[in-house]
Amino acid sequence: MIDRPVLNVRAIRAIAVEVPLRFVLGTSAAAVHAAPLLLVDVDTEQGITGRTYLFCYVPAAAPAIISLLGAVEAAVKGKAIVPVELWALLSKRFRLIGVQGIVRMAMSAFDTACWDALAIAANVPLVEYLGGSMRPVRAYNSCGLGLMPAAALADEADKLLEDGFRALKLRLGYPTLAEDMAALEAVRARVPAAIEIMADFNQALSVEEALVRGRALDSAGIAWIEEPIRHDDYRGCATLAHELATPIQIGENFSEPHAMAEALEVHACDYVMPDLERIGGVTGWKNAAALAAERAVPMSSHLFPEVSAHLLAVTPTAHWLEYVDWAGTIVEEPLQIVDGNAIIPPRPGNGLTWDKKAVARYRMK
Ligand code: SMN
Ligand code: MG
Repeated sequence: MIDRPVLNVRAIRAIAVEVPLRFVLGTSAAAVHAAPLLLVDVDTEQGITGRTYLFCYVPAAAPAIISLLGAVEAAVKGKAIVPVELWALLSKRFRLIGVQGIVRMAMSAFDTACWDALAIAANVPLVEYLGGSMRPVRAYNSCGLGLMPAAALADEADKLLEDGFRALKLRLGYPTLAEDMAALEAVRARVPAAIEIMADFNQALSVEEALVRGRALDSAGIAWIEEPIRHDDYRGCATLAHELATPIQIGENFSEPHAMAEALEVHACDYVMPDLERIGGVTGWKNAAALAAERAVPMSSHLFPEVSAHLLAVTPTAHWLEYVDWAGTIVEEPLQIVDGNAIIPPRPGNGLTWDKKAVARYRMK
């Protein structure tokens, strides 16, 4: 018999906060000035609490997700925390509305907090609970570098390299190719040659336009072209991946691992970067990592660097951790970056605990 305490779900609590961003994130779709985050706690009957947070994109999603977490709680209250089984149970419970959008975000948060609770109960960091070991995780700085005048971009790039980062992500998708190239050139000219630059279009282009801009970027030596076109146009993505020399990166919009499987099946991309709240929490991530490993596809993360660092450390084809500092404002111990690597904290679980004063200050009205 394995002697590990069983945990049972007692309650799910959630608090919405809106934290200011140190660097505005101006994407081709919308500018993000503040991050609406939902802090999710899963309390167990045994007294252990598991935690995670969601990025709500728009403040209006927060109360809707809180309401859905109430429906999750009703379905799992009292049940033993066995994440794979609870995911299956909730998938059935929500099959009629569909495991997508904010329903899937609520489920993912619950799953991620459950894994945190299990690792805390085992008294080991999440990475060790998942069978890996504490090691530094290579990160790129994804703060800022939004759509803005070229001179301002270069100044911001300087600041973003401060913690020893060796890679930055630039947002592109300006109205014209010339503006995209000018933005890239401004950053390239300012930062040391060894710094890698990723470019994210946030789905701004048509396939035709992406071919034109992608061919121009092919001589610029960037690390990847991210979401150039509509995220779920896998056929279009496959055309780009085939025609362009620069690797195509997609994945922040994969909804559960089966979406990633479909994309990989048609060779839609060279790289993948699943998002914890869309791929299905830790349970979904593990399945996605297995798919990437099977096909030897480099896998990065999207947002949630605190939890994703643990997950990338057990991902066979781990590529880059996307670092954003957003949650740093409301956690007791912000994720440390040393020489451009995320340092997994030597604490049980994923390491997230809330700074009560900061939470009170930034609580959504
Ligand atoms: C992004 C993330 C979060 C909000 C807007 C845009 C971006 C990324 O696509 O990959 O960081
Ligand atoms: Mg992106």
